[in-house]
Amino acid sequence: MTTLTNPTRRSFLQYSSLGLLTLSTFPGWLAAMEGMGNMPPMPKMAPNKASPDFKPDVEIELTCKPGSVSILPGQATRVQQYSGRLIKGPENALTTLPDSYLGPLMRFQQGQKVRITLRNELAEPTITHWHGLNVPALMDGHPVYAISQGEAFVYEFEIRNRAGMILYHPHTHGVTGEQVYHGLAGAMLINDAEEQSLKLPSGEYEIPIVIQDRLFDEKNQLVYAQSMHDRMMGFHGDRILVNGRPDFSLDVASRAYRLRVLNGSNARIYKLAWDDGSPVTVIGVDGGLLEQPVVKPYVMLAPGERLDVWADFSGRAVGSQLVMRSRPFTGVLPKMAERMMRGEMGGMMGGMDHQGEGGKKQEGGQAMGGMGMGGMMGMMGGGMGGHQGESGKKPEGGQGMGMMGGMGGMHGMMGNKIPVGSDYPIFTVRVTRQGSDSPSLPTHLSKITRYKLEDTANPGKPVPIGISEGPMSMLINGRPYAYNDIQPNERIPFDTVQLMEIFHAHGGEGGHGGGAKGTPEAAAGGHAEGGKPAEGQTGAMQQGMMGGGMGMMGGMHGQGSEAKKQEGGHAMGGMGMMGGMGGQTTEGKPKGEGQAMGGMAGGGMGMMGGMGGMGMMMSMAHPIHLHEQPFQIVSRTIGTEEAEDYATVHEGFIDSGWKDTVLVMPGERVKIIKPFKDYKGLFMVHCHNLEHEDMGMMREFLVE
Ligand SMILES: [Cu+2]
Repeated sequence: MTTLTNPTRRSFLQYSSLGLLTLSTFPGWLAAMEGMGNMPPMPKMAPNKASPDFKPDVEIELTCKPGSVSILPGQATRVQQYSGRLIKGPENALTTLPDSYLGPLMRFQQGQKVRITLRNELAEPTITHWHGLNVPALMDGHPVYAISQGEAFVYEFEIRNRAGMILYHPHTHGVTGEQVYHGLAGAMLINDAEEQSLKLPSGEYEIPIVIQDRLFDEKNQLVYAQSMHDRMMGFHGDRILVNGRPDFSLDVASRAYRLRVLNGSNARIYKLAWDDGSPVTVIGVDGGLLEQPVVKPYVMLAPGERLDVWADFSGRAVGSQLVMRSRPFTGVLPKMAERMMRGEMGGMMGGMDHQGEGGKKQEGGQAMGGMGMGGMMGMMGGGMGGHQGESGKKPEGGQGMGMMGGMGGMHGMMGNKIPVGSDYPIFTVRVTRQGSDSPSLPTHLSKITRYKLEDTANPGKPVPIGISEGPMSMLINGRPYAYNDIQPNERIPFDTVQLMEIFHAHGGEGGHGGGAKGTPEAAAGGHAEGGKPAEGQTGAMQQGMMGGGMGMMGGMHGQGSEAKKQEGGHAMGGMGMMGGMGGQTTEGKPKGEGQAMGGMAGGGMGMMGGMGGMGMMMSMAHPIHLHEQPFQIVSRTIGTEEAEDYATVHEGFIDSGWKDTVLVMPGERVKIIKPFKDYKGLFMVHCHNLEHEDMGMMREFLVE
């Protein structure tokens, strides 16, 4: 086994080389940033080779390589893409999408034996995962099987899935988000006898709709996550692409269509609705057809999720048009991030600026004023810098503020992005011709046998999937992703059906209260309280999680205080808000200089508290994806604090079908039942906000 370089670190250093930050002068901050997504390196296994005994019905060669596609007017965009070649099988098994960076559309039948040879022509490792496909662990695209440039990995599997839509994309250690973002993604449609008997719209009347968001620079090149904020919130772009095209429109006949919708975005969550108020008719979700069609005013679609939409345009006049939009909602991002994205922080900035100027050092205020936009970090910097100045450490305070000003500027860039939860178009449908033979919507689609609690091996003791997010850590069950680091509750007995519960391991309400009071004690108290939903054996685990997340910051804080004064000043200036939290939560009391910083940072938290508080700052929605067999959603419960936000999204959840990804809102607990009956081995569970996945919000289940 050899060890790959740590791609997280490499990527981060690339971002810093953009010149937005001069991190070399801020060692404490640099150390802290490098701690982000602190996953151990991944071992490398030998790639799988073709088996002479496997007789494929369909054989495909799929190559990852650099490419160039014309997306916007002017210069072409450099991308990474899958290109496919059909070696054996029916012609429709592989369709290249015109003018798109997306990989070819693959079509398979249930029962077919498929061989896909993945070739890597990129100058970096990669491996492909078939999201939603039920295949043996070796064929699942686990990051341990990443192949280097020039290597090939041979996948051989039988299609066991029922009819449905599969998303394929890289699952490369630490760089999944980056590779998907640069174009490596595609769709697969699986058909079966049940679906065929329904005679749903097919051929030119069945349209894949892959929704993604991207950010382009002035030379039409893709810009990926360059700030800590982007990584914490997930990357969001300023432009919606459908099937890799901007301003996508679909020319249709006035008849029924089947839209196979997939959210292929890294982090963006959509609330899909027709602009004329027509309901959205859904016939299938992640794991295939529903029992009967579901009619909704809108449908939520998180990264990795799929929707099978029945779109009947019959009766619409030729020349008319209809727009699929994302409609307003709140609560999926921390309150402060939502406001920043909507550009609502400007006013508060002003107030905060004064705080900064209240300190001894004027530069801080000037730096921030110069930025002129409401970055949260910039605002913090003002406040912190001011305090620094007052406490008499002349030069450090000033420099700290300067840096924070820079951060503010960086965050100000978010003003260009499409705010999550705002109202914006996704694509336009233009009725350009009369349809003649429109099929009608079947009243019954499929048979789904619902699991009951009695069917599970553990009705009273759900397998915990505790998600937690902090400024420096994205965790599941208190641990960042590490290969084969199997904990007792991650061992699943083979051939069982398991009750599982996904929950937030620290909620919003505690932090909310704490932040509002604006004192260090309150902030710390808020945290402890926020960690409350512990039950039975998960209690200790959640405690550990809090300790882990905060501990990292505590360490950083310590470094700042013990290093030379000059450096200490920088670290404090830069990371004061984090340092404060570290100071509270690390065992024992803060001492000496540390105490001063803790208190100061606590003040910082308090400032933010007025705008939503610490818990709210960190609490956000996560689309949780489990590999191997799909699951059923049993129940959702939401805390009272979050009910108002929840009301803007919950009608858009469709929980009646087979799922492999579920959006878990802040304060929400979701119970699922999942069979582990087909394959033994290591299967992943992770957040499908790809930035979160890359920061370590991923674990493995060992089915044995
Ligand atoms: Cu997440």
